[in-house]
Amino acid sequence: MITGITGQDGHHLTSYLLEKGYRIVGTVSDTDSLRANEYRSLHPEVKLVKADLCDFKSLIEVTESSNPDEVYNLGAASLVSLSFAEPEKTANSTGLGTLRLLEAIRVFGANKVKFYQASSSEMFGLVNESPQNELTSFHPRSPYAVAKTFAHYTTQNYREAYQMFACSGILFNHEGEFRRHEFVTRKITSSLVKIKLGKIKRFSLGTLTPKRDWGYAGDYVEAMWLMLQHSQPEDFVIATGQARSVRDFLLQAMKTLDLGQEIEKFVDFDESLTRPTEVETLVGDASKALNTLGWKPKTSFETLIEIMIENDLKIESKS
Ligand code: GDR
Repeated sequence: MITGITGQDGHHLTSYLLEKGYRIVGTVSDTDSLRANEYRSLHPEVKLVKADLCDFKSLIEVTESSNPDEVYNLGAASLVSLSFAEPEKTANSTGLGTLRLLEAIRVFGANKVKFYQASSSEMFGLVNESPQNELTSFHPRSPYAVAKTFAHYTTQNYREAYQMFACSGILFNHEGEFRRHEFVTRKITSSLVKIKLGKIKRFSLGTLTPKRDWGYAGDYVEAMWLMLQHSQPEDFVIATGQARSVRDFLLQAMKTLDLGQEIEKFVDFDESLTRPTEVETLVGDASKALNTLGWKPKTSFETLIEIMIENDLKIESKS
């Protein structure tokens, strides 16, 4: 069972698990939404069931009816910037939603179900060491990160209190062809592609200095699965180990599209796209995942950008 199945990671995880012969049930809050219909057209063999992380009854029902062996909790209000405008909604779905789901699983088969929680590098926030690993302390800097930290500790508590196989993957930023346009990487690749095709002239961004550890989402879903196949439930950092700034991403995307290296030609600064509290630099140390699970990222920063640009070129040339 996968919550948030119509999101970026849901798409990649679906393909990965279907290839392994899994039968998948996905939860969506609205079975008729555009995203649900888009998802269905790509994966018609997956059953979509209406359930909402903010509605405990629906989670009890879907857990009972689908009787899962593995649960991947990918559902969340995942836009960090939006969480400042909607802090209560974010805490409810991203934070309390995880608690509701764990409670539903506890009621229906705590000993049998393996649970994966999508934790986030945003929990490290104002970091006190670099790179960050599983022992680095948290200092969340947004309502989103606070909610993810609550969900992370709740997962740990259910593991310890009820001996559940519940673990968290602390995933650093991961991008790809299914990334939504609100996130900076997709915004950059799709806008630059539109510029290349002569559809627009310029676009706006917030601060270009923050550094992130950007990997490919297709690589990261394998780590989720590996965590649930491990002999015991443990938390793992999943990252590439390399930090690049938003500016670096922008320049590499411009290079890939042969658009030169003059950012000012295409990009305006928009103050409203900055955050009340920013996370300056995140970079992960995934050596535990390498040593314990044998996981390591396969896709380079340059290839990730090529994948995203190729996909946007295909979409934008058609429309
Ligand atoms: P992030 O991703 O907050 O790291 O969380 P995002 O792409 O939104 O921002 C990355 C950095 O880019 C800066 N930035 C902008 N961001 C957006 N969205 N739009 C802009 O126009 C813009 N200009 C500059 C931001 O300030 C920030 O520093 C992602 C999400 O996927 C989370 O759900 C996930 O948990 C973490 O990664 C790991």
